[in-house]
Amino acid sequence: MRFDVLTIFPTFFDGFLAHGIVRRARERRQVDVAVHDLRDWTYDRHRIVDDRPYGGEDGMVLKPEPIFRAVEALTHHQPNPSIVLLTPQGRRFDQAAAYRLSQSSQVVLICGRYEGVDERVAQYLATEELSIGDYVLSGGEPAAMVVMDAVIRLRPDVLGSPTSAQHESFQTGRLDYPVYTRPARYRGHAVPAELLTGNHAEVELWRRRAALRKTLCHRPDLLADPTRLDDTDRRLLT
Ligand code: 6GU
Repeated sequence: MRFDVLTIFPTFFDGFLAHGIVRRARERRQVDVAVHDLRDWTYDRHRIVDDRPYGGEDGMVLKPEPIFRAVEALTHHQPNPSIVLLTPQGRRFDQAAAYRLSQSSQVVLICGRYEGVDERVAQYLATEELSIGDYVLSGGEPAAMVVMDAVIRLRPDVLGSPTSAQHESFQTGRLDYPVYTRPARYRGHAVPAELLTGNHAEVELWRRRAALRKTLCHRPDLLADPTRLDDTDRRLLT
């Protein structure tokens, strides 16, 4: 699959591309990421990408023309590109959206900036508008990295083991169980005894209970649907 990122800060992505899973996936040609400077699609001497909002107010708005030109130039080879506009006004990005995008052969990520993006980009160019959460970032660049990371690790063969992505939180509908490593006692705090028994059934039961408790405490919304809890879950929670 291919990602094309449109940004006015292309170097923002250097570190992201240089490390970890993303670097390895690119080296193995499992994914292609191209970062583009939006100013390359301006025609004026000053390479201006923004302008004042109609109706007044402070702040500047990203102009439609460079964005339309860039997306059209970058997508004319692909039949069904996903064209994603990243703004705080978007629909919330989640694991289901990551799965959906991971099935796409091309994803264009348009990073919003300043006080906004001309709404015609959302209306007539983007196939969807996404936000990564309920807080405001100064630009869509960190969000583009979040989306790429979540999507790339779902692609076949990118993670070490083919099943690793399937056991994760948000796939299972609850948070992961807590993990520990050596030492068995650190600053007086012991690793739960169940994990040291070597009894696989006991370990599994402990993990299930611990995951449920953590989910109830940090993300009760994930357990709001009672059909997601079976009898064992209910017993473990009491
Ligand atoms: Cl995609 N962009 C910006 N600027 N802020 C955000 C966001 C995106 N998602 C959450 N906050």
